[in-house]
Amino acid sequence: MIKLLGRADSLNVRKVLWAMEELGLTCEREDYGGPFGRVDTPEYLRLNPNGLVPTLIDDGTAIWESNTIIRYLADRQSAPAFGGGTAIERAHIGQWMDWQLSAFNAPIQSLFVQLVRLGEDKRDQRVVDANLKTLHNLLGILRRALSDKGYLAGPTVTAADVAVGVMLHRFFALVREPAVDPRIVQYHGELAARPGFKAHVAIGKP
Ligand SMILES: N[C@@H](CCC(=O)N[C@@H](CS)C(=O)NCC(=O)O)C(=O)O
Repeated sequence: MIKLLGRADSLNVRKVLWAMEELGLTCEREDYGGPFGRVDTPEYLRLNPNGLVPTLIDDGTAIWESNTIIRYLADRQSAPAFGGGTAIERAHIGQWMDWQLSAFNAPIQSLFVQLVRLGEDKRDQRVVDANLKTLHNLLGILRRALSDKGYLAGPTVTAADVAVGVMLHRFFALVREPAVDPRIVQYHGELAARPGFKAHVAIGKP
């Protein structure tokens, strides 16, 4: 049985749980991180030296970084439709997963800190506005990458959509009625209709 260490409300844990559902996999999950702590113990740091969640344990081996975990699971299941069948397909999926981590993540997480973690008195509206401007540009890139039908790397949902989709969930939960292209709203709606998204991502928290 695959073990996943990480609290269910962590966005990166939600991402892995959604990917598992897409791959028809189940796991035994244990609460680590946030209010549960347990990530700064020598035992946990031996599994994941970053002291962050998630960590996946399969066959006695630990793997960390949510996108790497997802790529591993797609390989493990030999799931070309989800993880890419050819080197080119894997690169097209991987580039969006890297884009999520290197470009899309930071402004959304900063917005989350400003709008959810900090009280209204501590909020810096200039930071909020700067993040919204950056996100407007990034969502323009996403819009241009999506054709009129289908998903980021083709006609079916892949690991690219899972990585980007969890961040879109947070964006739409934070910014009510954002001025975004209707195709982005439609894309998000299609991802949000998937059982794995409903079960693990849309859990009532941004
Ligand atoms: N790039 C890492 C980021 C991991 C990360 O930042 N995890 C957060 C939760 S989403 C965390 O562990 N925070 C501390 C905690 O929950 O105790 C990944 O994708 O796995």
